[in-house]
Amino acid sequence: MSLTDTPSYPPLEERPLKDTICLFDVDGPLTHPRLPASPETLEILRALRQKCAIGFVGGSNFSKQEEQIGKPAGVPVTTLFDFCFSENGLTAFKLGQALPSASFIGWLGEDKYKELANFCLHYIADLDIPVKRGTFIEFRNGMINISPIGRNASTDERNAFEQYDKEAKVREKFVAELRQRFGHLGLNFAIGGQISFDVFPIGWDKTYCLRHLENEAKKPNGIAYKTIHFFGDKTYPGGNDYEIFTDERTIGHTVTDPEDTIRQLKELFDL
Ligand code: M1P
Repeated sequence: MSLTDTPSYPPLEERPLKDTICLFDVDGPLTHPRLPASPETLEILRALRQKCAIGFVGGSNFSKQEEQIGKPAGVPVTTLFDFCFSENGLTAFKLGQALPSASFIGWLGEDKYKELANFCLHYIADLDIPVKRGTFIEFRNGMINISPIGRNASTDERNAFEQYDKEAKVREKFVAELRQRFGHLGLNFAIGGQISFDVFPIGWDKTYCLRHLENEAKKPNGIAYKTIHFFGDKTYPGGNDYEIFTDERTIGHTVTDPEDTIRQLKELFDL
């Protein structure tokens, strides 16, 4: 089968493991950071989807997942997964249909947001780091993403910043300061990728997506997912996969990269 052929899948209720779902973080488990998914990854997802439900749960916004997974497959990303959870599930789709979403600005309010954004922009302006690019705050539906180097950094620049940050701990210090000043607002600060960190209300971490699955069970003839596997790379305390990885509703798997995910899926599901 070529990458652009559209395979067919049994309806969710007819899959052999119908009350099982596998959820994948995107950067790390399915793709190398910010890069496209490989044909091998797309192939294993297709094979797995014949057996059980599959979904992704990424911190990034939907357009990034479209670019990293949908584009290399040559089809919309919503056709490749049963459930798509962008921004931790604040933007969500089931079989291509949008599920209810929630808004960060609606939750926080303009005034508090302005205070937070102003503080961050001043803080970044005063940072003496080797390279600065553009888009220091990315405003998303369910969160904001803050990057000291800026989201316009190239792949080489982001790799260099990641290395630099391991020693300089720019993000760790920034987050510690934000926790002190803005922690009372009920905000969580999560370092998930290479150059940035996410800011969202406490509880709007990746466990947020589980409420969509719980809602499925309440629908007429809906499926109650009893076995929820989660595959993530930042599963340690402070990592943005930690909460869902340790949640009692999931079975957590730590993976190092897409090749490791493929290896573990083959073993677990006999693919
Ligand atoms: O999915 C992990 C993170 O990926 C990106 O992080 P960075 O650009 O720092 O590598 C961001 O989209 C971030 O929101 C997300 O949590």
